Amino acid sequence: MPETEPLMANGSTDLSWWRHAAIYQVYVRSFADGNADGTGDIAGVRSRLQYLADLGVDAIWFNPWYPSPMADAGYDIADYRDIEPVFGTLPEAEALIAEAHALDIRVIIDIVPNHGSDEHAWFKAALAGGPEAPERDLFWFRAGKGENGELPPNDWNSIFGGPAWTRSTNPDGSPGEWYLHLFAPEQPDWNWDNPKVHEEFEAVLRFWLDRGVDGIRIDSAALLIKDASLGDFTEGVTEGQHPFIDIPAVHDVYRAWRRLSDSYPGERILIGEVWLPDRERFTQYLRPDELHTAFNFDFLGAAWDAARMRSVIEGTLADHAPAAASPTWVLSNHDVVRHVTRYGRGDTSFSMDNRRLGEFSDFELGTRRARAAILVTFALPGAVYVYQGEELGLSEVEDLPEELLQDPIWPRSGYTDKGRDGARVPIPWSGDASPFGFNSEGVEPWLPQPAEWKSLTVAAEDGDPDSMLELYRSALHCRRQVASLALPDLSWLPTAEGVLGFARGDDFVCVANTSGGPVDLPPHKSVLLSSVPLVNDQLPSDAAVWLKSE
Ligand code: TEU
Repeated sequence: MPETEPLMANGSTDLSWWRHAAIYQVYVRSFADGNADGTGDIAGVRSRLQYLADLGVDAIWFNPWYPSPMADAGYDIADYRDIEPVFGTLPEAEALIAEAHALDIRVIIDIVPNHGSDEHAWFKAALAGGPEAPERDLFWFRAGKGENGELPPNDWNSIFGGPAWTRSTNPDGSPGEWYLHLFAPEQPDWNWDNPKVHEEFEAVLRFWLDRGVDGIRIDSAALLIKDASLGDFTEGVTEGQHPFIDIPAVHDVYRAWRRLSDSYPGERILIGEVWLPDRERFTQYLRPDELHTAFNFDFLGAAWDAARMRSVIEGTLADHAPAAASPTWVLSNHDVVRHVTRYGRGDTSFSMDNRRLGEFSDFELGTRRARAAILVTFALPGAVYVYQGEELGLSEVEDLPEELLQDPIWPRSGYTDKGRDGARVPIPWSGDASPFGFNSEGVEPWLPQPAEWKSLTVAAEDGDPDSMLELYRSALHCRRQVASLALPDLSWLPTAEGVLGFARGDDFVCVANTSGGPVDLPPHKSVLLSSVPLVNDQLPSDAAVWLKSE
C-alpha cells in the first residue's frame, strides 16, 4: 500500500472497491449451459465461478436474468423480482450470489427502469381494463391523432427504428389508445411522472439489495423522464431540451436511489448506462449524491490512434474530476461489435449508429491491436469492464444465418442492420467442435459458433503464454499488484507521433505504439508485461508495454 493515503481529485482519500474494480460482464444466455438445453443459465455460471476468480475479476455484472418473453434478450422484463425459468430459479441466483462472495467476487445486476415488458402484469391489466384502467397511468397511453385516432400521438421514433408508438386494441376488439415504447413494441415505457412507478422500483432495488447484490447497472439511465406535453420531436429539440433524453428531473430519481443504496452496508453501487455526447451533462449523473460510476462509451468508440485515444482519455479524466468521480473504461459489451473485429478494420472507430457489419477486418491485426488496447485500458485510473469472450480474443460473428437472428434491431431496421447477435454467440470452453464445452452433452447452442473457435476455447488458450487469455490473466493480476494503478493520478510522457505514453504513480509506465514502425522505450527498470515480444528492446507497431520505471 502507498505510504500516504492517495488524494482523489477533490482531495478526498477514497479507495472504495468500485473505483478500481475489474468487472466481468456475463451475458447469461451465452456464458455456460448447465442443463444442456442450448441456452446459458445460472447453473452454468455457478460451475465457472472459479474460472472467473482465476481470471482475476473483482465483480460480475449480469445482464437481465428476470422472467421475460425475450423480445429484447431480457431487456423486456415481465417480473423484476424473479428469475427467468430458462436461466434457473431465484434460490439458484441467491446461491450464486453467496458462492461469488465466497470467492471475493461481487455481484452486479442489471435493472431496466425505462420500460417493462408487454407481458408485465401491470401492462396486461392496463390493456384488459380499457382506456379507464388506472394501470394506464403507469405507462404512456394516449389517444391517436387523425379523424379516428389512427395516427400516433407524436412523431417520436423508436431507438430500434420505426415509430415509438403502437396502437393497442380495446377489450371489445376495437382500435384503442396508443402506447409509447422508445425501444421495441414489446417494451412499453414506464411513466415516471407516476409516484407508483418510483415506489415500485425502490421496492425492486430493496428486493435485490436485501439478497446481497453489490451493485445495480441502470439500463438506458438518461431516458426515464419524458416531456409530458409529448410534443413532436422537432418542437422539443428546437428549444434545446430533448423531449425524452436527459431531462433534469431524472436526477431526482437517482438521488433517491443513492440514498437507498447508501443505507445498505458494504458500499452497494449504482452504475449508469448513460449515452450522452454532452460531457458536462454526462458528469451530472456522477455527482456524489447520485450514481457511483457510468459507462464511458467515448473510449469504446475511439479509433486505435494515439492522438485520438489521448484526447478521449484526457477528456474523460477532466470530465470526472469536478465530481471526484472515478471513470470507467470498456472496449466491448453485448451491444457493440467486438473490438477484435473493430480494430482489424480500416477505420477502427465505432458508432452505435453504424455497426458496419460485413466490412473487411484483418483478424490477426485486430487481435494484435486488441492485445495492446487492453493493456492501455487496464493501465488507466478507474474501473474496467471485460465482456465475456473478449479475454479469449473472440471476434464478431458476422455471418450468422439470418433466420437465427433474434435482435429486434434486425426487423425494426427494415432488415438493414443485423444488430447485436454477432457479439452474443455462446462462448467456447473446450473441445474441437461446437458446442465447444458450452454444454456437456453436445447440444447445439442457441446461436451457432464458428468452427475456427476451436483454437480460441478456454482449454486451448489455458497455459499458452501467447494466448489472449494468459495476457488477460497476467494483466489483471499485475494490475492488482501494482499499487500505483489503484491511485487516481495519470501523467503524460513526451512521446513521438503515433505513440501514447503515460505514468501512474512514480513507478509505472504504459506505452502504446499506434505508429507504423518500432519505437524506443523510455528509460525503465524492467518490463512488467508486453502485448507482443519486444524486438531489440524496442516496442513494435500495434503493441503496448507496461514498464517498471526508474
Ligand atoms: O441499451 C440502450 C441503448 O441505447 C443501446 O442499447 C443502443 O441504443 C442500442 O444498442 C442500439 O444500438 C440498453 C441495453 O444495453 C440494450 O441491450 C437494450 O436493447 C436497450 O437498453 C433496451 O433495453
